[in-house]
Amino acid sequence: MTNLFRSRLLALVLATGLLASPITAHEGHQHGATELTLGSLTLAGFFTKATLPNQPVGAGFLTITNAGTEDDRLIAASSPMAADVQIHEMKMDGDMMKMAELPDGLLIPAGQTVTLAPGGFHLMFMDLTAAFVAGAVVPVSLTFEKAGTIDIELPVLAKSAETPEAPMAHDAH
Ligand SMILES: [Cu+2]
Repeated sequence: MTNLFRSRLLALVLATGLLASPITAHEGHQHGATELTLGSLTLAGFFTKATLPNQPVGAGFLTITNAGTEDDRLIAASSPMAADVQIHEMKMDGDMMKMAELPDGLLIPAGQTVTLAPGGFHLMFMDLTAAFVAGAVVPVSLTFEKAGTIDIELPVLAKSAETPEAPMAHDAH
């Protein structure tokens, strides 16, 4: 009797999601969603672009708004479509536009919006497992230091699609 009651109670707790930890809960994976929230963060405007059949890399873009009072940080990303997903920035090195992995991830300051856009910060999909095809989606899992992990789907736009560019990054030195 007691065991039956316990198993029913457990089933109820599982069904209502009461056991889900706020740190590991995946709030995302809503097909076709264009805006998702994770704690104090709002993710919007996500997209990627179609790749050529043998192109080894792709780039992903979105805006992240932190409505909280504490800074957060995008620290990791992964996707079944790539061997590795890195967090990159583009910047001028003399006359050359170069990109590099951000070793400490991307700071999302409290009360601010950070834009990942062509010419600036981006998600870099390394060693693609398949080409990105226009009209399809690329699933990616993003992990933030404080807000936790969320799964999103980047719609794949045509390679020629007009998209907003990031403001030109100025060199600090
Ligand atoms: Cu890159």
